[in-house]
Amino acid sequence: MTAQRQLLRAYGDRRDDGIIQLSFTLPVPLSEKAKEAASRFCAALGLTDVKVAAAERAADEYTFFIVYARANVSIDYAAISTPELVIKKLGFDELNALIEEKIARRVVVVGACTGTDTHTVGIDAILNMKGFSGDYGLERYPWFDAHNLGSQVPNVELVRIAKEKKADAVLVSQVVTQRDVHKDNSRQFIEEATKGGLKGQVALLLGGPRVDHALALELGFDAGFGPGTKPSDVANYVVHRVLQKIGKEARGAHFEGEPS
Ligand code: B12
Repeated sequence: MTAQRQLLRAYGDRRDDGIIQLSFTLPVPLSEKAKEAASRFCAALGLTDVKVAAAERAADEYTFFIVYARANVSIDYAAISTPELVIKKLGFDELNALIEEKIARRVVVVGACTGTDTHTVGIDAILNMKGFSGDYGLERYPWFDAHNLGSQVPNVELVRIAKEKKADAVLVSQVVTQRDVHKDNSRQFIEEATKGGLKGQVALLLGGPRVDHALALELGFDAGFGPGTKPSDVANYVVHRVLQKIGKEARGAHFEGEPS
């Protein structure tokens, strides 16, 4: 028996009209010729009904475009299967109470933005007291012992400190993705974590704007967290990992909506 297909087309003004909006930059100064180039570029992508809605100078010799166009393609949603991390979330007080009752010690996490990456806002959002989007960071949880090492931390140093602090989880943030530097650096972290005996023992989390759970798994991490992650997502994930490790929750237990 073949599964029911679920064909998707983009939704612009009405269902299945295929209208999309896209933005891109071309290395030419703003002019009518540049707009025509943008239009032909979209046509070369297979788009039709192309309308250049905005064209602005991005820098000397660069123009930024926003285009509306019709994509005459559809994809089968039913044929997609992708790993997804869904966490059974407890509130701040409930989670602290669960740690106190079942783990009976503070859960230790060590995080950093590693390699040459200076972007600390993401890891700060997860770890700092004030947190992110109305959600307290891990430093605020009395039953977490959170260490934020800041930016440009060498992988080897992160592994050393994680071992020294007897971390339950290591949080790696990667924001710069030019030339896939985030992947290279993440792989190097996993090498160091493996050498240092952390892999398989400590929860290894990767996060950043171009990170998703599938990529993190592919790179050798235990979980990946992307844009919009809240500290409480991370706190819940780490606590359940620790509970599984100490045998207080079935290994491979699935939480609400978690993929099998
Ligand atoms: C602020 C900023 C800076 C600041 C950083 C200050 C600081 N202390 O962090 C400064 C000015 C220093 C800076 C410098 C640079 N930047 Co900058 N920067 C930004 C900017 C505007 C915002 C990033 C940010 O703070 N986002 C907000 C946080 C909250 O979001 P987030 O990082 O995604 O984090 C969330 C999730 O991803 C997740 N998360 C993140 N990490 C982790 C980790 C774990 C373990 C978990 C669980 C979750 C998690 O949780 C967070 C909360 O939801 C972005 C553009 C943009 N609008 O995004 C460019 C941007 C990231 N920067 C960019 C670039 C290129 C640079 C520079 C290289 C510029 C230059 N030529 O010098 C340098 C970097 C130098 C270096 N060595 O790293 C590019 C990166 C392009 C790319 N594809 O790689 C961007 C996208 C701008 C652009 N469009 O070109 N930058």
